[in-house]
Amino acid sequence: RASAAKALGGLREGPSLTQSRARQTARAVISPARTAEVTAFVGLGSNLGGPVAQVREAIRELDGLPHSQRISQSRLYHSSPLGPAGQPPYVNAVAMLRTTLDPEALLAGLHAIEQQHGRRRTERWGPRTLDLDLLLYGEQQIASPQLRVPHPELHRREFVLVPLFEIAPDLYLPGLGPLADYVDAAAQPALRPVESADSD
Ligand code: A4P
Ligand code: MG
Repeated sequence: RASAAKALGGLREGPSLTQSRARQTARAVISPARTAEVTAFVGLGSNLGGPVAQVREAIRELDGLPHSQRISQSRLYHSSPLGPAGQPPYVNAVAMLRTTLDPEALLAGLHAIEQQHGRRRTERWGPRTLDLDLLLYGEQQIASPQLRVPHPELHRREFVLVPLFEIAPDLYLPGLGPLADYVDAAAQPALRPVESADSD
């Protein structure tokens, strides 16, 4: 017994320096804003200030979100504006993330990226340099004053459904049903993929 205890020496005497450092690091990174890892989808849209560049840059900026990893993104699409008349056409895309941020923290991160793009909130559904919508957050259905998930318009908008279907064709929309049931193949020509040479 004594020799077994001796053999286990360091462990019996308490955590090694490496173990206690690991614990300190773990404590430092765990905050109330975190949760188990989920897959989230973010819709990107822009119709001002060089929309192609705005969306391409925002996709890269998603990599800067803490505790999150960008898994994939759709092509960019040109789309006709929905909402107030007379706005320029939009560019839209959808990105897939894995994240341990909770939904409110993720939304705050998305708002911070919008701010970096000079987003000014003026008219509802009006023109914008960058709009980031949290489309889906795992299987969750959220209805709080600040956040509604799935995004309430998701299943009615081809400019969201088509890029979402491109990267996640088997997706199930919580409370709604299979994504495939909402994608109208005939409507797809209304969205024109952005060519690599397109710059605005
Ligand atoms: N909010 C609630 N739920 C969410 C969510 N799931 N994701 C709250 C993001 N935000 C959510 O949003 C207003 C508030 O909604 C936020 O403060 C947040 O707490 P906003 O971005 O400030 O306002 P908005 O974007 O003008 O309004 P809304 O209703 O979000 O508009 P949408 O749905 O984003 O639509 N046409 C084309 N072709 N392509 C587009 O991308 N986009 C819009 C804007 C209109 N027409 C478009 C497009
Ligand atoms: Mg929005």
